[in-house]
Amino acid sequence: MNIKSISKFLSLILRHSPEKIQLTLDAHGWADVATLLKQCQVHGQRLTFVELETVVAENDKQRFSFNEDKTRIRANQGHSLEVALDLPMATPPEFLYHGTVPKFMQEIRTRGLQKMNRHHVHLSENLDTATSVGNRRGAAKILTILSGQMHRDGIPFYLSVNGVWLTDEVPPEYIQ
Ligand code: HQG
Repeated sequence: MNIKSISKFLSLILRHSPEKIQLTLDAHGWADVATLLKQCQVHGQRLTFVELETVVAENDKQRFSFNEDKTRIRANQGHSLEVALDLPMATPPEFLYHGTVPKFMQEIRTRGLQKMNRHHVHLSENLDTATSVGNRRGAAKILTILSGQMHRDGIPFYLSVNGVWLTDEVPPEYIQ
């Protein structure tokens, strides 16, 4: 398997469907590395510890982390499963960006940005990242989020270890 396909497979297992390989995550989203490797093998996805280390180190978005002694692994964000990531609250920059596509705009104008299937709404610090997030679904439409004002109004923000800004929702009045 190459790095990208391992990363896609791990995203599926560690964010959404660990049961696909009969794996369980703890309440904080951690999987036991030895069990993960074994269950991958059982289910025909041969994966070595060295490959896992390479993916954690070189993944383009730093999607995964090990614990200190590399006996456990979890996804840094993006879950649909209910896990407690215990992310620190953080003060966002004055503006953040969200890349979406035109067909969602009418609903976003009415309901604001909602977390949909994930735990949080995902926001980016730079336009390039927001553009590539939006381009996954078509021609990106970039929204500027008044994150500084949201924060001053008491809405909490969290920063994932891979630099994604997360919040529960963005009401329409904070979308420019
Ligand atoms: C849209 C990937 C209608 C929202 C990316 C988005 C990112 C609404 C979609 C990360 C809406 C949800 C997250 C509303 C939001 N009505 N549509 N009220 N509110 N939407 O995938 O932000 O590769 O859950 O605009 O790169 O696209 O997985 O969120 O289009 O970092 O690591 O509903 O996922 O990272 O889609 O992407 P998603 P996202 P990974």
